[in-house]
Amino acid sequence: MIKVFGVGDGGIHALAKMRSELDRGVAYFAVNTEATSLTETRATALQLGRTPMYHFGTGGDPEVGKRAAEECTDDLRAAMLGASKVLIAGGFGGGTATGAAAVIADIAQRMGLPAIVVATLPFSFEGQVRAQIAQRGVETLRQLEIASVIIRLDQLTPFVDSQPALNRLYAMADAALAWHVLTQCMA
Ligand SMILES: Nc1nc2c(ncn2[C@@H]2O[C@H](COP(=O)(O)OP(=O)(O)OP(=O)(O)O)[C@@H](O)[C@H]2O)c(=O)[nH]1
Ligand SMILES: [Mg+2]
Repeated sequence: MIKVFGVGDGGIHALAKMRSELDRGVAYFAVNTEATSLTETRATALQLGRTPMYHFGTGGDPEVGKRAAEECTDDLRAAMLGASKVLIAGGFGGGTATGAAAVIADIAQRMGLPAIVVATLPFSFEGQVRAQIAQRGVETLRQLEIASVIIRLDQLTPFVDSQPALNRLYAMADAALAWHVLTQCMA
């Protein structure tokens, strides 16, 4: 059984797209710090962070996302039991996915499971701060030698209207994450 972990709000949002293409043979997990968005998916919910402090979000700080994931190592390990492969998908640039993805992949690797992170880098219009946070997330994956597929969201803009609605752009981001995850499922 392949296990797919959608991490953070973007990663969880993309799960619906993945499930619409591939509903059998894959177990989906919705992993977040904030409790609210976990109710919006049919995937198995997994909340990060042992104290309620985390459940108000990370404030965009990947260190908080990382700590929240580390606190839930046992839950994550239990969720991965029996997996043939672990795929971790999320949008880098915020606190949860950027901080937690490497922790989740590291747990999988220590269990001897093949793990791949599929992450997006923010659109330019999201600003320098998010770009830098995302870049540090990529750097962490490299340092830990975690296999990853990095998608620059700016690459998607030629394929939408010149003045696209935000939800259209993020639907493209969902599709890009989903395509790469599904490719890894079938690889
Ligand atoms: N695929 C997808 N990506 C999104 C969506 N919304 C935002 N993103 C991207 O994901 C990046 C991270 O944002 P979130 O997913 O909201 O952040 P998070 O991981 O939940 O982290 P915090 O909320 O800061 O704790 C953003 O900078 C966007 O580039 C979405 O609906 N779908
Ligand atoms: Mg969030």
